[in-house]
Amino acid sequence: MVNFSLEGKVALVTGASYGIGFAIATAFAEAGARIAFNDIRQELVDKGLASYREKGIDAKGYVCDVTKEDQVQALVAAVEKDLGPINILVNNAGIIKRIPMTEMKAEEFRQVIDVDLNAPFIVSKAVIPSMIKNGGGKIINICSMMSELGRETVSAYAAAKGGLKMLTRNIASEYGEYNIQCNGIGPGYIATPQTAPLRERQKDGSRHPFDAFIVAKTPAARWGTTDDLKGPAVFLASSASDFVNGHVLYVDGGILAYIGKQPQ
Ligand code: NAP
Ligand code: GCO
Repeated sequence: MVNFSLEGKVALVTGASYGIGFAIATAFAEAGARIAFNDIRQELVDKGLASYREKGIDAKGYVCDVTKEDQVQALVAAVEKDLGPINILVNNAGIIKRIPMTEMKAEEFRQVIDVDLNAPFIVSKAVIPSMIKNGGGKIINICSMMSELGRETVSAYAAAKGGLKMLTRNIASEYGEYNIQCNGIGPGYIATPQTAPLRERQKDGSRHPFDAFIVAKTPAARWGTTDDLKGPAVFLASSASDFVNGHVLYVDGGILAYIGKQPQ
């Protein structure tokens, strides 16, 4: 029988007080995993812990800025002390800055690259040695439509997520022989705080133009929800995907397959 269980596994999901990371961690817990998550600020970690407790999940929360290598090494050591070796890592923490490229400061570009690309490198590098020692593991990088497509104002984010797709393939290439599978999930447009500005009602009560645009570009004719990501994440975290490596699984309602609805 195909095994989607995560019983006995320890999962670290970065930036998982809420949003996509929280949903993925919740799905992992429902599949039997022990959950560790981090956020930048204690009050967010506390908020996350309360949310997990509401779902009956005894998660462990840690304050850690994933761009800081010393904090990440301390995070991994603390998780391994509290829960045991990390079997599953989800590099979920991420930011976006929507600024026209010619108006974006170099420092703003660097900040996005730091969180969305450098941090997955730092956290994966901190976790891989113990995965090797323990006979293998699963790394899931949260990529994006912008791993494949560009659009106005998201140059830094697209560069980071495009790089994250290739980091995913390189970790798969370099560590596949140690039974480490590294894959990506490419969510489409998902209703979370990160995309809230793209969905907010206009002053006249009408829908945000981008909201209507995305629904027209999506064959499923809707925004995704964080629940849509749960099954794909459990699949990539479980032994059901042991021969899937270096793949980015797009969970996008079909956006990447579709030229878009003809304007009426
Ligand atoms: P979100 O609601 O903005 O949550 C992002 C999380 O990452 C927050 O908990 C945030 O904590 C945390 N974070 C940011 N910088 C961090 C750092 N330096 N160290 C530790 N934690 C940090 O975003 P989301 O929509 O859930 O997205 C999660 C991931 O999915 C991101 O990588 C995003 O790029 C990706 N994604 C999102 C969509 C979408 O449509 N929503 C689609 C494709 C991909 P704070 O609150 O403290 O900042
Ligand atoms: C944007 C959105 C997207 C989504 C996601 C799509 O401004 O275009 O924020 O980038 O967050 O990454 O997959």
